[in-house]
Amino acid sequence: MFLKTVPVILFVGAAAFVTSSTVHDTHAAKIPLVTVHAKDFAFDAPKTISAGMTTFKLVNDGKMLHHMSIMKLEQGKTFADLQAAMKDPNAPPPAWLVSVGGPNAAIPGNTIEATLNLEAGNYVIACFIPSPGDPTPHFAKGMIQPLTVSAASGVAQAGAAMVDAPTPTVHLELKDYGFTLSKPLHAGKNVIHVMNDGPQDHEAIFVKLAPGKHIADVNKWVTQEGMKGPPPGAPIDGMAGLAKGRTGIFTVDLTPGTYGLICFAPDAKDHKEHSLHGMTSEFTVR
Ligand SMILES: [Cu+2]
Repeated sequence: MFLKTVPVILFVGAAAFVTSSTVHDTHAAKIPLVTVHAKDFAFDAPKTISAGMTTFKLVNDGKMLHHMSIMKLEQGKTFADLQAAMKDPNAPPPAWLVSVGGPNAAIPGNTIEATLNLEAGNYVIACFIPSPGDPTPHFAKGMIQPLTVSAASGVAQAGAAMVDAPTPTVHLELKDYGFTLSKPLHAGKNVIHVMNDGPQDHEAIFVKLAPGKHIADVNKWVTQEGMKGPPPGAPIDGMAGLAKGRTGIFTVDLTPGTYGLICFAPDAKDHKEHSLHGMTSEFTVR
């Protein structure tokens, strides 16, 4: 199941990015909004979009938890090459499959967004999340399909809106194995610029914890209990797998309470989820 390979530029660069966009973004640039619907078990997504800054909106119309992990097929590889490579479940993930983020993760009925700057190329979108009591990831049930990112501008999704480019207010660094926020999050909207400092691929799932629950309970529920029983927390957004050096932006609107960050990307050495290597974080918003 190598495709469970879900998911920095230096921190100095990040700080500069946040500062400059804060200073200059009094008139936010307009960028395309691409809407994708997730069902049990398929994506309804455009086949082709334009390169550049894009906000991806994932609407979960299903009854299961879903995300949209976007991966670039490098070295001229195609979706057919990926399908051929997937036939050997024990093969390591191909080096030409590069995780570039995506909305992560939407509970049934929820809508979440992630903003990414994608270069032209062949991509694939997939959901790696399993269902309660069934470890088969959703991509194996049909939630995987190609996406072409075209160098030509104006390849807009029918009916697509333009939206303001998000202006980050805080930076989140992912690394082996942990999360570092540049400053504490506050109640209300926090626009989070994420970077993976590597070396491994990482993801960020932002979880609102149920009363009295901890991120350790979420870790146990996912990695040991097959997501059965009442969830100890609900994901509210985040960033799907990012390869080292890749970045993205997502927004969380927080109310007072306890939250966690967690990464379930499989470890390159022992294949255990990164959360079992300590890649979790918990904090309180007042
Ligand atoms: Cu990780």
